[in-house]
Amino acid sequence: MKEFRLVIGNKNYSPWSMCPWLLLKMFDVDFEEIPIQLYQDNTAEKLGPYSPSLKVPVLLHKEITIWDSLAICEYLSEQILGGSGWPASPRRRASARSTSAEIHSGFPNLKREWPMNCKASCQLKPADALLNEIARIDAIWSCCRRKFGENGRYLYGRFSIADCMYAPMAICFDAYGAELSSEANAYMQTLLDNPFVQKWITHGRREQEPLSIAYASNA
Ligand SMILES: N[C@@H](CCC(=O)N[C@@H](CS)C(=O)NCC(=O)O)C(=O)O
Repeated sequence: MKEFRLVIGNKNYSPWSMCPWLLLKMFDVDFEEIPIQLYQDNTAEKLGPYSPSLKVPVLLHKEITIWDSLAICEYLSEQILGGSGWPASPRRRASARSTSAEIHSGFPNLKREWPMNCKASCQLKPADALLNEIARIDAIWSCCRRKFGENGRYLYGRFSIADCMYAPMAICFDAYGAELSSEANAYMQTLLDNPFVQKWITHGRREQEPLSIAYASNA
């Protein structure tokens, strides 16, 4: 059994599973994936032994269980990455923690109306509330890139947990045709070009479970 085991949902429509998965991949940590098919009659039964919240993702490390995407990323950064999951400077780290927490806890319209679906490719005209949320993400991306991005192509220059938290949004924006500023669009493209993001999308597209928007909109 591997030291790190990550319980994840369907790659096609589990955005939060993607965040720690991407961190583990980017930092070359060996881990076992435990995939659980979400939104089935027996999903809760299958998640029960692993997940106190009956949600994914869950990280199993020795006898420790960590659930919730951002908590897992924090744990990995602290325990095995020597803190390097976050930018090094206090100012950047504070901003990266804030922007990560913001996407994690907010944006209800985006999560409900544009659920992640690696197979989707269409133009969905956003209502005003969703437009405001897209504009806020555009502002975060553009501002961080301008202020902090000089040492690389990611939100804070080099890759960090903040990029893990926004990678699923890049998939959603691409799938549903979000109109972004050129700076935000370039950052979205950086995320979409990441080889592990590509891998996740490819696996998601191969999954055969029928997509139910009613289910996916709870993700
Ligand atoms: N805030 C949690 C959200 C976890 C979450 O909602 N996961 C979804 C999949 S992305 C899930 O497990 N849904 C199953 C369900 O709601 O039954 C996190 O970031 O880990």
